[in-house]
Amino acid sequence: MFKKILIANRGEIALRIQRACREMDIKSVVVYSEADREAKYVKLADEAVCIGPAASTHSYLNMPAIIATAEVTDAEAIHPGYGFLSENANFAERVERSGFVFIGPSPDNIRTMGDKVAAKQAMLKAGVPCVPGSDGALSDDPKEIIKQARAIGYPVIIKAAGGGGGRGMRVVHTEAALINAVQTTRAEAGAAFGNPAVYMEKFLEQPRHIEIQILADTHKNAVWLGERDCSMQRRHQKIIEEAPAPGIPRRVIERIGDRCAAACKKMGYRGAGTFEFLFENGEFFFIEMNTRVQVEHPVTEMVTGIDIVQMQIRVAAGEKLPFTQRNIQLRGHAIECRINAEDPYKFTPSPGRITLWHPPGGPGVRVDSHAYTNYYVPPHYDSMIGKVIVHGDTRNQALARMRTALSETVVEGIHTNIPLHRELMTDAKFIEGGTTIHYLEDWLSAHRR
Ligand code: MV4
Repeated sequence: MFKKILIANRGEIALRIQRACREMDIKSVVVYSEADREAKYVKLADEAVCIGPAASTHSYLNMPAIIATAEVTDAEAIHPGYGFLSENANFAERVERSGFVFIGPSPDNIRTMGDKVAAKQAMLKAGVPCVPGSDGALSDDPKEIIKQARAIGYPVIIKAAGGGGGRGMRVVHTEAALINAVQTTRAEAGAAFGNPAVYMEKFLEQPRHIEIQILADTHKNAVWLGERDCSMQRRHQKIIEEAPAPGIPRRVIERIGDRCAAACKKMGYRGAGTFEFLFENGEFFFIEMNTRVQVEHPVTEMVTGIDIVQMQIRVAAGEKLPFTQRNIQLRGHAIECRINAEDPYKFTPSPGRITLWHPPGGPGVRVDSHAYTNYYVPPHYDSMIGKVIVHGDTRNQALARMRTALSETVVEGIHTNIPLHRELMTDAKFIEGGTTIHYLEDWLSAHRR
């Protein structure tokens, strides 16, 4: 096992990775920006190195500074967390070429999944069901594009191969609008991602966003750890996630989970990964794969009892997964609420000093946060300051625990989205379960104040 790991991230996930290291008796080095100097996890780290100013382009995205820090501190491996460099194949490559272990999949696998056309083709080959669409990237021939759209049937969606996470997409309802939409998306994609390739899919109108967590080692073992329902989102920012997904039969999940694990084996995938699906009318359709640990990984940890971050580290060190698919049991129900420093209804960021931080507790309650009383939320990064995660025997118990947890939580000095979470936890449709990706935005327009 590694003796020392460098954590190339900040905030709650830096603390989460540090906790895994401490439990495994691994020393941690954190890199931090000038804006994160006073963060508690920086003080708690075995070593901490300031690598640049607040702007992430000069700090958390500064590859030479991060790799140089690994060199001078004698770290053996680098954990990229989520966001920042976590899905940057060039970074993974540079880490490996510099003689360090990248805690994640191979640069090749990251690169394939970063190209959404290549990712879909890999999944189709591996037997993972995808959204019906164009066979690969669209050609330049308008006649050909029109033919493809007719075959798929309107509405269709044009997506950038280099996009993902909701960037670079356009819905097309009529043939009259098609060619213009393709041209515009192409131009935007070229400018934004340096790759003008676009592809076409049937546009699913009322899907849920369901994802499958997988873990794979370098000894040809791959398992799936159940699903998460991440449909409660606004502008591609998830705010509530839960496991399992309400109302989906276990046999349907098992079939798709087995396909995901098989695809990982076929790719020679290593580490943690997430297969993102749209779920509509009882069917799963693959859209993207994420090659990093995700914000919402705790709900899976709560229902499986498996420490996903520890597993990432263990398989990166070459260890075998300590369980097989048969050993994995899903128990109870978990819900996560992301706590953001923002206005709960206008969503404007609300950085500043937290004058009182009182997290919830009690049975089945977990809080992943780097915040504390007197912590200053810097304005330079994502507004998420922590996550409240609850576990219960049933979804109803988890809901009750989340209501209780949120009623105890006190954050003063900044605005947070806790009031929104409190309302959603008593919303009849959410309590019923199975709301689509559009639910929150529709709810917000109906509840405008
Ligand atoms: C779609 C779709 C409907 N049909 N693809 C948005 C994020 C990116 N990962 C894929 N996205 C979508 N792809 C087809 N064929 C609707 C979305 C979508 C969405 C997906 C997941 C979670 C939230 C979403 C919000 C708006 C649109």
